[in-house]
Amino acid sequence: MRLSRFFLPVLRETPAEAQIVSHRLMLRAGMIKQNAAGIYSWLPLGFKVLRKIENIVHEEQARAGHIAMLMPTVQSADLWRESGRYDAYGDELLRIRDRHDRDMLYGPTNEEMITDIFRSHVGSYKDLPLTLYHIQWKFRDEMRPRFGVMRGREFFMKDGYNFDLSKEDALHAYNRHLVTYLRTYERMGLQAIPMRADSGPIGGDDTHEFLVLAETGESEVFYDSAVTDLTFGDREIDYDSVAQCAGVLEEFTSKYARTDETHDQTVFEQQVPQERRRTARGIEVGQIFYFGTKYSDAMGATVQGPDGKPTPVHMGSHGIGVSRLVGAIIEASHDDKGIIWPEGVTPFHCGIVNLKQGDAEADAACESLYAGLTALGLDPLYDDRDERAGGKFATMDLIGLPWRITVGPRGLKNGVVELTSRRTGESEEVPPEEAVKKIADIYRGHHASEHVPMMGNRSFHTYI
Ligand code: 5CA
Repeated sequence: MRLSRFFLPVLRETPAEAQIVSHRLMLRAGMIKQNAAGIYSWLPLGFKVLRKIENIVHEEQARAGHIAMLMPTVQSADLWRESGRYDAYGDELLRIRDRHDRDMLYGPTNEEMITDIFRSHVGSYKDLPLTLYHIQWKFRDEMRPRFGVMRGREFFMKDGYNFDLSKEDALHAYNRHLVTYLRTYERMGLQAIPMRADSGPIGGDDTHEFLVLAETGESEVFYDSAVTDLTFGDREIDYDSVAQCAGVLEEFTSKYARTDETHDQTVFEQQVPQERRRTARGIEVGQIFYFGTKYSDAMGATVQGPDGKPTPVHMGSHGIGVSRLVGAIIEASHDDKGIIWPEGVTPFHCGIVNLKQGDAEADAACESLYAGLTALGLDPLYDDRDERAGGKFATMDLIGLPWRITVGPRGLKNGVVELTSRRTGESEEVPPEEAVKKIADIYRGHHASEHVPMMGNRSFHTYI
């Protein structure tokens, strides 16, 4: 993309209404525009990041054997009356009336709808296990929408639902989701810590929240510092294996890590040596639930069991805050100049800055870099505007592309361009072809198509 043709409405001033850094940077970098309290348009730069995150979620769900679908945003109130949640959900539920005076609602989550789909089409235990999910807009009429996309009223969420014959099978689905989520967050450059939590209006006893540590997080958390040493890494997981999923879950959840709702100071002090006890703030980027037969009992979702008798299915639901993640990643990765995107979610793979637009040699070198990168399936942003170098650097730093290639007449005389890391600020002078090769090598590990196992033969894949 050429910056002169892109739509990137960056702001010079720091918007006064934004209280936290990610909100400020998303507004300044032209990623979002507020349309009403807690309701945002995703401008092109923000939309690209949102899509990258969405794609990582889809790929990791596919790897775990979960099946994608799409349910509507508007739901019938009748379904919610069946589960009893139409009244129980309270003021967060946006109730709507259609022209026939029928009660509708804008879905805050989809347990009822998926249970209805299940009971209409699945009749036998032979069709289990089944995990269906979608990534769709949700609405919760939050009392205090704030912090930009972090606590919106309309937000983008992945929600998945497992249907199993027994509690044992459903707990395997729970463990599998936990493992899948760890890998998902890690691919976005985040360390998310699973913490035992409270189930709120979704219900059930077993639930973990995934928290990213950040000063501006809304939750207070307590944990053993040993948990932050754990990484998922490149390990191969057989998601069908009950033992493997349980093993990873045990590894990541055996150490003390809890949100304030479930924190127990006595247990904390008993289990964790003083030098490892930490209190911090965290952003909740996902939550998984096992709630047994709560919805299947209420809504009559049964299958014929092996003994021929109707058996209520065991269920869980699992959510990832896709739009919240954009803010969470920025909270975890920025400096005083702007955003620093992790390679896995960056809106463009690199920037090309032409220091002397209009200079025949500089223009030709930039065009050739642009063509070379694009031919390899990469997506560069070429700042081809007729602007001062300082302004171009400031824009690149603000929007946070991890790599920048700077092209100027002086370097070209020596046959080199400058390759700069946004994260470290370190630069090296290399011939243009080598800059292309280096960037290609960096991204080779960050692109997995849905059908290519990430750990094997990685191939480039352009998503937008
Ligand atoms: N049905 C379950 C699992 S799908 C559910 O709704 N879980 S949830 O309430 O925990 O939401 C899932 C995730 O959505 C949260 O972990 C959080 O990351 C995100 N989320 C929840 N509310 C908001 C909001 N108001 N703005 C942005 N993201 C939100």
